[in-house]
Amino acid sequence: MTRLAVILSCVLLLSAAATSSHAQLVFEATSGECCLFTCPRGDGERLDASGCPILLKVFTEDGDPVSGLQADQFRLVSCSADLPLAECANGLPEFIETSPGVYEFIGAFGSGGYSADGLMLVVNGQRTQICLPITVVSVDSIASGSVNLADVGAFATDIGGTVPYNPRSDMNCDGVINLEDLATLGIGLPTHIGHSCTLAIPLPAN
Ligand SMILES: [Ca+2]
Repeated sequence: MTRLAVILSCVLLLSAAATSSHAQLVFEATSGECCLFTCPRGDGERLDASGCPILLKVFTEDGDPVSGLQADQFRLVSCSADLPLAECANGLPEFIETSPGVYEFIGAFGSGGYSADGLMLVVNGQRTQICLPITVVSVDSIASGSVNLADVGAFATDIGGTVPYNPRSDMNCDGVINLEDLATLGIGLPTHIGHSCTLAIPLPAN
């Protein structure tokens, strides 16, 4: 290798290291605790109305606020990759930047399935690693991205008492599946039946 090639290689390596280092963001995130009823169309319960708006602060490693982030730079995913939360491609809750680098998510979350282990924001593909105490349960209980009669069938199975407790049908997140959940589903179904979304491509594993 010539001396010039060696110098160029070193410059490229240093540049890559600097880019990688600067791409890392620092986060603070909080929310209230809630049981959020969602629909793939994104017309389920709102975070603010449910008492669990999410407050997110984004900083550089130097502590400078990162402002101007757009919706396509955020994702909201389950804290546990194993749970069947069906994240919709355009399902991010509405948010506002209340001051530089401070984002408040207040709208409804477009999703199917459930997440009993909380939700986590992802910024520019980087998981915040902060698990928010928001339990998700959807009228699309089988996480297909569409609300249809298959969801009714799943609920009928789960409330039948012959299968183990399944959080997908626990519409009020109280740990049991009973007539209260049937009432919630009964109110929600006529509104949401036929609603659907395009599912997001799952995030790569950590
Ligand atoms: Ca229940």
